[in-house]
Amino acid sequence: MKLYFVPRTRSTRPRWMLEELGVPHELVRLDPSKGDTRSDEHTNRHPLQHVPVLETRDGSVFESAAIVLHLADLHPEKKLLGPVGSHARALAYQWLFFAMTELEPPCIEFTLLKKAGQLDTPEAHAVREKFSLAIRPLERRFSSGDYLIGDEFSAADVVVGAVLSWANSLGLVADAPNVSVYLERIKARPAFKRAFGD
Ligand SMILES: N[C@@H](CCC(=O)N[C@@H](CS)C(=O)NCC(=O)O)C(=O)O
Repeated sequence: MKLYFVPRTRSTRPRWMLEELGVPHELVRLDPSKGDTRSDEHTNRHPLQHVPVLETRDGSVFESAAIVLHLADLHPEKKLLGPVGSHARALAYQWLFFAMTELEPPCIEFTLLKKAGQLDTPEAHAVREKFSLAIRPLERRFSSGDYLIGDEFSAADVVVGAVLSWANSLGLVADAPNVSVYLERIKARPAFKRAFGD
């Protein structure tokens, strides 16, 4: 099993998952500045020339959250995803879709505004507001639980945790004390440190 990645990108999500699972894998680091992601070989793996891509003996898969789910499915013995049809599994779907459709878009918008030097603008203010509304279900969840689902760390924490870590690096996690404590909890995990270490 190979993971094609670029450090400090959405690749950290499946990298972190692989570290949590502790299963053998090969990491293939690509350098976009050298054109690695634009090669014909990589375009066959990912037509948008993005990372991450997971390659197994059955074929390749892109989209970070899908890869995290698939890795959990490949290793049910690690119990990072509830059984098919269980409520725990439904909650995993809920939080993963939530991360990708509610939490991530304001992070993307804010990153673009930051790159354009437009943080002191009404647009940036609106994005901050959008994120602080989006984070509310998490603030509520972490008022009564250490992790997203039940009492145990799961695949959902990998995806939501990685997006929150991105948001935090942008200064978006303000006035959310429960989320801040959760972030410290997950950042202390050895697997997180290994995945985010470069
Ligand atoms: N929705 C996709 C987004 C993938 C994506 O946009 N990846 C970025 C890095 S975070 C990328 O590959 N950009 C092109 C590049 O780095 O050359 C996912 O979650 O996997």
